[in-house]
Amino acid sequence: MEIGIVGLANVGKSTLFNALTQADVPALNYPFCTIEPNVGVVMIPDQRLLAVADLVQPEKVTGSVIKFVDIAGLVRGASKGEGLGNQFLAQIREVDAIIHLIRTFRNPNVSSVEGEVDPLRDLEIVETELMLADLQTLENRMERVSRLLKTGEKKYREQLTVLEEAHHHLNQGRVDALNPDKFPPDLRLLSTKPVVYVLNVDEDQLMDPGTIESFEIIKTRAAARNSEVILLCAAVEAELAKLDSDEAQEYFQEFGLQESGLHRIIKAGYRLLDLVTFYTIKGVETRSWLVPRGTLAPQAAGKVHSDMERGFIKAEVVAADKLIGCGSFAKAKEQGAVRLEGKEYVVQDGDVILFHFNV
Ligand SMILES: Nc1nc2c(ncn2[C@@H]2O[C@H](COP(=O)(O)OP(=O)(O)O)[C@@H](O)[C@H]2O)c(=O)[nH]1
Ligand SMILES: [Mg+2]
Repeated sequence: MEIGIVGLANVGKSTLFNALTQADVPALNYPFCTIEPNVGVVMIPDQRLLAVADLVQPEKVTGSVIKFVDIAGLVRGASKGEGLGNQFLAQIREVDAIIHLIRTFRNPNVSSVEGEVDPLRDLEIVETELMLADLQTLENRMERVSRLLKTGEKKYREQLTVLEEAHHHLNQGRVDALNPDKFPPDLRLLSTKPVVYVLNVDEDQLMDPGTIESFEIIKTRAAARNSEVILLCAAVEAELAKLDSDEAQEYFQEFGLQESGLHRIIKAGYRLLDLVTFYTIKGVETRSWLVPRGTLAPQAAGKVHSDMERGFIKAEVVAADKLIGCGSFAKAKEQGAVRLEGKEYVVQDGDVILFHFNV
């Protein structure tokens, strides 16, 4: 899962990026690493994985990771090449989902490039740039497909209709009217990427969200795109990242928070991308895997190893919670909690799976 942090300059992207990728996620030995200055990897905190590993006592426990990318350079006019222009647009194309970071914190020492702090204006600038870039993408594609009409193949006429329709909606700013299912798979528009709106609030706003300007309007916008709004204070997250988990807990309570921004962002990403987690426990490694909801057992096996997908025979499956209740895989089997599933089985969140396959 790869998430890009997008927003105007000085809204706190790098502060949030640093906080997210330096956060101390307890008890799982994963090296938090910054792969490149603007790319970092974070282990997804997962109590269920720890509990399963506690039973299995493997040599190695490996969790799933999220990659965060701090995408710089978005300014008004970016789609026309201002700032870093197309470079950042290309980076956005690569990620699975977007954190759209919007500044609501008021700090006179930090200038806002567009003047007064105005979350709704900033949101619209960014979304307009993404839409303008997409209009360009669509126009290029329409031109290409138009040339292919001569071949007389019916599919090009259909493709052109889909593209023209999308262009019409985007021209009116109607991202919600787009139908990405019909798009050519390699079209990869920016406006249709799953997005979470994250408001970078100040400490006072964190305690009293009612005072945040345009909060309700932004929530309505998010809902129209099946998305959601998360409030966090990047400065507070940066402080949290330096603390150990007990200290962090105290710090949370001061602000009336239940969990860190990192946790809330991960959960939102999970919902947004509609992912489920399954676990494998065979051999020396107990490991978690992320797949889209609706993934069939052979494709899940393929995630572990391509040979396992090709040679898939069947899967032994037990829900992690049941396994933990039984005490061991052997006991779970004795008690009839382990099911035998075939090629049509849809993997469920929390499944512990033992794949059987031909080599
Ligand atoms: N008061 C306050 N300042 C912040 C917060 N987040 C970031 N800043 C400050 O805003 C400035 C710009 O932040 P930065 O992360 O570099 O923004 P970027 O341009 O979006 O990457 C820095 O001086 C940060 O310390 C916040 O939540 N509250
Ligand atoms: Mg930055």
